[in-house]
Amino acid sequence: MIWNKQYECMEREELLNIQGERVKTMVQRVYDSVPFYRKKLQDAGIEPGDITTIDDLKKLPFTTKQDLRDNYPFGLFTVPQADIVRLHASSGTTGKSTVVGYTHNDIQMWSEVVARSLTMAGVTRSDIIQVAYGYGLFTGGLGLHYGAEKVGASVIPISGGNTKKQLQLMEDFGSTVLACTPSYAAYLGEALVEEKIDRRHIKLKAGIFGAEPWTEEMRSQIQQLLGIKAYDIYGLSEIIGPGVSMECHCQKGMHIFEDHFIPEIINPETGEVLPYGELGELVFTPATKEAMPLIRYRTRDLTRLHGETCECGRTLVRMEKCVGRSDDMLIIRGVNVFPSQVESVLLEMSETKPHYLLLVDRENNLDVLEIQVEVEEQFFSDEIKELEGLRHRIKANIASMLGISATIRLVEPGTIERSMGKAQRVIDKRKLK
Ligand code: DLL
Repeated sequence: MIWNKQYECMEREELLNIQGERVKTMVQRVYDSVPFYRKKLQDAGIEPGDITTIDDLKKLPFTTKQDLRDNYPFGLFTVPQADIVRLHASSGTTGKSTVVGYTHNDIQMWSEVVARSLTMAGVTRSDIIQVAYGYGLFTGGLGLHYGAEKVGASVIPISGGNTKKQLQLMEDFGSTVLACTPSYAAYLGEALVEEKIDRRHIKLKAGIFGAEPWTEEMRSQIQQLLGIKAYDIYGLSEIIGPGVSMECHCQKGMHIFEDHFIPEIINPETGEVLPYGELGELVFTPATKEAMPLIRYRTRDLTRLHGETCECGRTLVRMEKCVGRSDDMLIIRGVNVFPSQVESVLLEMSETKPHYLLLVDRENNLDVLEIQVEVEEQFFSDEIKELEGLRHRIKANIASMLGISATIRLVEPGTIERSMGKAQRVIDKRKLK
């Protein structure tokens, strides 16, 4: 089933024309109503009239998270405050949070893209969806909530945390769909076993997991733990929230809702636009947003785009799972390492659980990496000799896959702090010094 066949299966040519029209109108609008953008465009020597087709997009300057911070809180809004019906904010780890605003139409559009996303995962009005993303300033909870209501599914707005209650309602209400971060899904799967809940009483069939990077290995573990099909959903508050892109049942990348969010991949160093298939930084222009459209917003997320029509019939471009964010990339003794690469190596092994932590430090002017990973109960109770063997195998796999040497610390199940939202997988002590 497809929620909006007209846009999701549109001929390329027609879509490009629509994108061109939308960008043109939007650029004029921000030029007229946002002093920051007027100045930015003037500094770049661009008049709104210079933008006539989608090919002109690359002439426009980028917008960065710093621009949002500099215009905190409402400086990039294009409409009077009276037209804003919702505010969300993302809690930056450094400095001020970034604030985003929505008009009534923005909320409608957002609900539609989330409805399209849920439909991709087979969700219908007959489903019961447990929304265990956080409700609040974070966009996950309310974003999924409105989309699920638009589909007509029954929503359980439980929010994140309160794990026992999650399991109880899952069983008592017969939730068929779970929406939360992949790390929380792994935790819930584990808690299901710990609480000795009879799996026959659990009706879950699908999971809508996103808001943080996760690997195929993590997907397999979650699917097995919960007995479901796990789908990847992507988004960021600056663009709309969840529902910028989503996997269909073919699971060959996430379809981007390009009629609203125009994607580009750039070389993060030079800003040059890269062709489909190349790895680079994802940039979005949310052209139809009323309250806060942005011109070429740099997400910092690294991925590739693919343009071929999908077997599901959708013509929308697909993005691969994100490798990570360029600001999450660790440089360890000169080698670039993404936490997701470590996750792949760890979770490929059946003895390890999907809970791990990377600790980076500097000793005697040398970077050192310690990887803590939990081991499945039955292996942990095994002989020390065997645990040593496992430790060596992980160390060797990390060295051969990533080209770095790491200290591996096997820890007992339940030792690493569980996350109810986005997991913190890295502690970089070098930054604290
Ligand atoms: O995380 C919105 C969201 C909520 C997406 C629920 C999916 C589900 P922010 O808090 O603004 O918004 O964080 C956005 O999270 O730039 C990515 O780095 C990361 N991210 C989001 N989805 C994925 C995903 C929400 N599926 C930032 N895979 C983005 C990898 C993701 N990273």
